[in-house]
Amino acid sequence: MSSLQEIDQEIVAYLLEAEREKREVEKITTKYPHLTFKEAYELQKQLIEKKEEQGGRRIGVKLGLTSKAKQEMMGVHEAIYGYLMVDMLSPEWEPIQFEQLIHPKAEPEIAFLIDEDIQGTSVTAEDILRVTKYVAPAIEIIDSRYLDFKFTLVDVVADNCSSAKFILGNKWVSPKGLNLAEIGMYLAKNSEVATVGTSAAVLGDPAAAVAWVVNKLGETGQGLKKGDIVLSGAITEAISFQPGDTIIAQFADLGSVSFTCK
Ligand code: 0L1
Ligand code: MG
Repeated sequence: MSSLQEIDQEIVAYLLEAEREKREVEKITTKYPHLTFKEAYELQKQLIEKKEEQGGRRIGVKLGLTSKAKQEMMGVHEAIYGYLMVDMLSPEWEPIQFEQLIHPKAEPEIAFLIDEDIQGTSVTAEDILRVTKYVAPAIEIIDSRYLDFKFTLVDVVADNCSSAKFILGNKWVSPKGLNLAEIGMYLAKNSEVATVGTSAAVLGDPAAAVAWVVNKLGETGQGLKKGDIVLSGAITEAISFQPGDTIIAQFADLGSVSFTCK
C-alpha cells in the first residue's frame, strides 16, 4: 500500500504531466474517491510548490465558483481559490497559442492590483478597496486538465482551479469612486456578443469576493502581498474558442480587454 505522501506525489506529477503534455486525463477522484476538500488544497499547495521548484513564481490569487449559478451546478455553497503564476500572464498583444492548451475557455473577470500586504480572518470589502491601487478588465483562460472539463470540487481544487492563462486590459483605474458591484459587461467572440453580465454575479461584489479569499487564506496564516494580482471570479459563464477566434470583454467604466487565438 502506498503512503499518503507517495499518493500526493503521484497525483501532483500526474496533473503536471497532463499540463505539460497538453493532454486531458481522468479525474483523480476516480482512483482516489475518498480524498477530502482539505486534502485537495494540500495537493494544490504541493503542485504550486513543484511549479516554484521548476522556476515558476506566484504573482497572485484567483477565485473560482463565485457565482450562485456555478455553485448550484457543482452543489456547493462556497467559492474556491487557486494561485496565479507569472507564466500564466499573457500580454494583450500576444496571441494565445491554442496548441499550448487542452480545451480552453475564456471568462470575463475584474482584476485587482494590491498595493499593501493584507492578512486576516475578518477582512471586509472596504478593507480590500483601501489596499487596492487599481482594478482592470481581465479575461481568464481556464483549461481543466480533466477529460471533458468534468470534475468534482476536490478534483478542480487539486488542479489549481483549472488555471491556465490570463490577460489584463491596459486601462487600470482606481476603484475609488466606482461602484464595483454594478459594472455591466459583455463578452464577444468574433464581434458577436456571447454572454452578458454584471459584476454583482461575483458574490454580490467583486471586492467582497477578494475579502472572502483573504479571510480564507488567513485561516492558514497566509494573505495577499503588495503587488499581487487577484482575479475576483467569472462574471458570466466561460466560452470555448478555437484558432482564429478573437475574444473581447467590454466593461462599463473599466474599458476592454481582448485576445486572439492562433
Ligand atoms: O476560474 C474559475 O471560475 C474556474 C473554477 C473551476 C471551475 C471550472 O473550471 O469551470
Ligand atoms: Mg476564473
